[in-house]
Amino acid sequence: MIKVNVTIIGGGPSGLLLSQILMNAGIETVIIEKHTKQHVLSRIRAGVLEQGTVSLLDKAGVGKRVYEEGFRHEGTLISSENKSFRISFRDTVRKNVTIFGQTEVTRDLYDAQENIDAKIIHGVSDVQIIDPLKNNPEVVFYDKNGLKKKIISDFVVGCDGFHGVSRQSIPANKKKEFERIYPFGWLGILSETPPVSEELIYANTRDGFALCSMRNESLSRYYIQCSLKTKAEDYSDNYFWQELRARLPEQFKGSLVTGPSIEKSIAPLRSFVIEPLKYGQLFLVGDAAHIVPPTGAKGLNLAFSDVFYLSNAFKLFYAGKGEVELENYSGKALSRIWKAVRFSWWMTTLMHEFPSADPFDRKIKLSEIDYLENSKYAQKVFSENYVGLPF
Ligand code: RFL
Ligand code: PHB
Repeated sequence: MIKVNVTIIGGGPSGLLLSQILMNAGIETVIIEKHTKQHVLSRIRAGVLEQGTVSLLDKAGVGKRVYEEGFRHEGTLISSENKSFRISFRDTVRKNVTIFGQTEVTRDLYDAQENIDAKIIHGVSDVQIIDPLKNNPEVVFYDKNGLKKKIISDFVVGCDGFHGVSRQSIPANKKKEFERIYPFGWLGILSETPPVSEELIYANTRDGFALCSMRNESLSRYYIQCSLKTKAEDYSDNYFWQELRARLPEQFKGSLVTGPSIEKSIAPLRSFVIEPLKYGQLFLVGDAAHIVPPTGAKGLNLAFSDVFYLSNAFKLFYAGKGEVELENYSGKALSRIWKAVRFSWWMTTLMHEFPSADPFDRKIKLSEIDYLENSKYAQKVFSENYVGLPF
């Protein structure tokens, strides 16, 4: 049997950062993770970090590489019908974002956790949270050798992503779920080629959305809107490059460097929120509690803002300041979450082609992008949301 202050289910970015911040404050944690570290590190996901995320990592002692190796972007390109314009984050809201892959953030978090001898148990299965309403709830699971284990703690935090067990441990009549499924996915590739543009390009054409992103000077990350009825294997690299080129702004088509994909996958697009984020001694954080479509680059950033609110509440609790902030966690986090859900939904709707769209919808879309190009107010609203609302 293990006894700690806080049990964290899930060793993805949210679980690792929460554990790091709590341990830095002298609060004991244990993380139980379903997969191996290699598996967690092999997931290619987010690439854009908000300024608030970067400073949170820095305060947790894991900001060095983000500062040294991340690319500061002061704007982004938006393209419609192969013509692009730039929105400057610096001119509109005096902020920037940092391009630094989720894989690298996770690697730094693992290193930091290992340096302070964090307890991280990999390869767990059949995780169960026994009665979260009880003080000192138990978490039982099987370890990688098939042995049954038990953890007793003051609190349990579900950082186990969208398919985890934590959310399922809240009875149906104690939670409300809100969901929107989009009728398309993203086909993404990683290729060892120089990025086509110094800044990200979000593009819309009649044939659908495309995104040009990057990990470094010689590693590009590209996405195109695709049908959900297909699999990544259905698409050849040639087809991908051809479709991507067709959706790019005119001036970038000639400079696109193509090459073999080193990763290719399809991600479905979904908006999802559960309310509330607390049930007894159980708290939900990150993708376990909410999903946004990746168009606004918000998922990881939102997960980290949850960690910010919850870690502050735990610090106050363990400093003897009571449970008020723990009670407030759900409300505070949800208020910021819904704003990011709204922005991600808006940007997804604006930049993708919906199978049900008619010529009226198309005209509205084009006119909205035109408005975004020509209104300094619209650009300010875009930037304020894209760089991340304050915590
Ligand atoms: P994760 O990363 O899913 O980690 C959850 C961890 O829990 C483990 N787990 C369990 N452990 C124990 N017991 C169980 N029963 C368990 N069930 C699951 C899992 O193995 C895993 O290790 O959730 P977390 O930590 O909340 O992090 C969330 C982020 O990963 C996610 O929001 C982002 O990747 C979303 N996202 C983006 N976010 C951004 O902020 N900026 C971006 O540019 C961005 N781009 C993206 C994205 C997500 C994408 N996909 C694949 C949906 C681009 C894409 C294509
Ligand atoms: C990425 O680099 O993977 C990325 C960038 C911006 C997004 C989504 C994903 O909006």
